[in-house]
Amino acid sequence: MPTDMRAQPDGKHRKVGIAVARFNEVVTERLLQGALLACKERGVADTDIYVAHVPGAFELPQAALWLAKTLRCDAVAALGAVIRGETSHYDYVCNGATDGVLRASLDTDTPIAFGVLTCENMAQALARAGGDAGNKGHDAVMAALEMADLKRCIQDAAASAQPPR
Ligand code: INI
Repeated sequence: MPTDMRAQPDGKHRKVGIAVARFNEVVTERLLQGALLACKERGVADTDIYVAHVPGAFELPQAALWLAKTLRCDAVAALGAVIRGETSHYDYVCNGATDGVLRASLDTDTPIAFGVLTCENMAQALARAGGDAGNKGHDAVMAALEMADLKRCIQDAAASAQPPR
């Protein structure tokens, strides 16, 4: 019979790191509130939540890596808002944040969820930060907690696996 592993975003006894960018703060503050709400809903203790503030989305991977590696958080959410302007700076910041968060996650073997909005304008960003399109900060914490639980499921499965014949 297959071993079906369906993880839950359970926050009990989990240490959660949240890295949040100040750039476009009107948006990122709402993402942070969504992320904190998700922690509360899933049972993360207040004393197990660490919020690291960084200047912009480009700095998120570094802070997320420190939260995962130095502070040993079980689950990390990286929150930011990149809004397209007149220059190609948008693309560089988006690519740096995307590649960096993925790399930090793989290098630290820790789930680091990508809660960075990449939008054409402020209205789109606000819609995804607690408006009509939900709150991506909330979603990011849920994804990171689910992945932390999946890691535990896989570790448990490995521990109870039959030794090779
Ligand atoms: N940072 C953001 O988080 N969002 C943006 O939209 C943005 N734009 O458009 O420039 C932005 N730039 C700053 C960048 O993230 C770094 O903080 C900066 O380049 C210093 O490294």
